Amino acid sequence: MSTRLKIAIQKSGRLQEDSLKILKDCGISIDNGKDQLKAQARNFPLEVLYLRNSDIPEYVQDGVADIAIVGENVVIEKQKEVKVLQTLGFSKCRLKLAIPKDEEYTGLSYFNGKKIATSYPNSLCAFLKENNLDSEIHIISGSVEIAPNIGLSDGICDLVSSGSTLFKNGLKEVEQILSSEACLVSNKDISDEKQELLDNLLFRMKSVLAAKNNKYLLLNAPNDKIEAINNILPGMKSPTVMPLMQEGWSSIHTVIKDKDFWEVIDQLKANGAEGILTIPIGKMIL
Ligand code: PRT
Repeated sequence: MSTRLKIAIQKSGRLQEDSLKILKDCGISIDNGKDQLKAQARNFPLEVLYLRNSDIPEYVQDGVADIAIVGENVVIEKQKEVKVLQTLGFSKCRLKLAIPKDEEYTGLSYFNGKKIATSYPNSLCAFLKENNLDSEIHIISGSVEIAPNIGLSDGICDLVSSGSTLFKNGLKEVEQILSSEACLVSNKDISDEKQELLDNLLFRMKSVLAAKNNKYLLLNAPNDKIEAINNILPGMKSPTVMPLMQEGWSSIHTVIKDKDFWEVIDQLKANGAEGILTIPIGKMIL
């Protein structure tokens, strides 16, 4: 039987949809029967295992899956031997310490002698140790944010994304322990044949991510401003410059990081740029 790479993704929850989407953007079609625990890709030697996010690091360490898409926070918390290959830009969150909003926060020493409820005991323990804090960790597996309200703890250590759960429960963020996003991880010992498949998949993922983070930029500029505009544009290489029908004007094309666009737009306009357009990029091969 020919070699197949086994990838674990979350069975259901916050990571699942975006995990399947990135595989799809990589051109991989999966026959996705509802409630299946396993599926095959039609056009890539890939088998998909649907598992719980919190179990994934262990399964990858043990070689049940070769690779996986999982939250970085879980990789850190579970302390298993896996390699983080690539962050994927979705399911972003922060692991935070929070306390009742009416409490006066006096700095890290506030937590000395306090009880903190969490589902992330290892990450919290490492943070407390690093900061020489003597707090009591109270491990609970869900609904951590209600712990202070029912007298179970003084504060909590939990994941935050929008912050609305903390707000609704009368809590405020006071310290950040780590930030996290979905990432691709692999087993530390992959066979050469599987490594070849993984390199192919990783190449596709990087192209998809690069395309998402960049835009194709077009603008028109007077010829005497081309040099100045070129100096403003943080493009891939040097931009393409093509003459316009209108005498003394050119069209400039380049690729720009999405996050940089709003920072340079005023400078472009100040240098005479007109008809500025950005276009999404399908795939970007680096
Ligand atoms: O059951 P399984 O083991 O598969 O998964 P899980 O219990 O880890 O489930 P899930 O689907 O809730 O979370 C999967 C992953 O999504 C997490 O491990 C994180 O990497 C990531 N993620 C991103 C989050 C959040 N954002 C998030 N906001 N995981 C949980 N939350 C919870 C948080 O615990 C709190 O209860 O959402 C609430 C706070 O959200 P805000 O928006 O109100 O701040």
